[in-house]
Amino acid sequence: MKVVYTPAHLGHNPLTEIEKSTAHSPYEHIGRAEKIREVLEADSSFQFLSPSEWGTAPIDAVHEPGLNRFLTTGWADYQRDISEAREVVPDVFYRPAFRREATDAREPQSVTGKLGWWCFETTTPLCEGTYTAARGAVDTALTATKVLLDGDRFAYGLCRPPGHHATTSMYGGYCFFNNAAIAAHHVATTTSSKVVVLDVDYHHGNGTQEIFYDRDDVMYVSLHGDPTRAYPYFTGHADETGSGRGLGSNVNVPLARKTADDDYVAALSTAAERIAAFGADMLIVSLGLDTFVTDPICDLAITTDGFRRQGEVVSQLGLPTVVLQEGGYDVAALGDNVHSWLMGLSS
Ligand code: SP5
Ligand code: ZN
Repeated sequence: MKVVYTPAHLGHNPLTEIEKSTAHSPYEHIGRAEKIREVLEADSSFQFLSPSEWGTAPIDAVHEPGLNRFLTTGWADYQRDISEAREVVPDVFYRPAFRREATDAREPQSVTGKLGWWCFETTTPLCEGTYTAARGAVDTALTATKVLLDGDRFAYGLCRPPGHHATTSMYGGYCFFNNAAIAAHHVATTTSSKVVVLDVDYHHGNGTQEIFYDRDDVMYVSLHGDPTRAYPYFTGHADETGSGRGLGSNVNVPLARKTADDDYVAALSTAAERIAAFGADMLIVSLGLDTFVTDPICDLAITTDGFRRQGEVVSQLGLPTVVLQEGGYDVAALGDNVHSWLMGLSS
């Protein structure tokens, strides 16, 4: 199986994450991707390749173009206009309830205002190399997807930073651009085919859901911690089923605390029936390993062998499948867990 990786991710290296009313070292750090790279490199059945450069057009086709524009210069603008902060987070957030006016709200001119306009929470700082890293993750996703369009059945994109929390017009949740959504949109529009994004990250992929909510060419299927207790709290309920033409092509499966392998595999098998019925030409997996039993920020109970079983269930769909890295924060086990999932897929 081909693996797409770029060291560009090393530029996104924040020292702090503001979460639970404290500043602590980030859960989402460079060691995650490096651990995965080390474990996959040690297995000669994986061939590494570097991403090619895709430019900004595939990003602007999914995200409001102002998001890319802001992220391109946001960190440097802050250095110039506000302070020489190593990493930059908002201190005010735009919320629609600010306004009752009939005219559209507009992007503020000040950097502080822009931060609160484009970002939705405090755990996703901008560093000097964040933009280059985020572009590298998009290129990684698109290059891995191209491996499938060129005829391979499987590919893995070692995306970092992850993507599934980024919506059309907001970044957050450790995500800047929605790598999986950009890849799905690219395939659906350039090959006029049907694509499913299957999201097995612990957290609901609010961004991917939002981007495809009213579309019938891309189905979104997610298994995740129930938003009644789990981040991102505002999305991920089972009654969010899509709108307009997209009605029925959004599938949320909220899971109880401590859900373990057997129950997870049963839920995934049921979700797989929905995917099979959709009639997709390609499957994109948003792979999070933060459902792991000892993940430091989540509460499910999946084992390393459980990840292999997940890959097996997905493999049985018989679809060309590109797997894109999302979350997973037990770094000691992260490489083995990715490896196990990909072994289940390709065995
Ligand atoms: C890509 C991805 O996995 N993003 C996840 C972002 C989650 N950030 C906030 C997590 C809040 C966790 N609450 C911790 C509870 C610990 N018992
Ligand atoms: Zn996650």
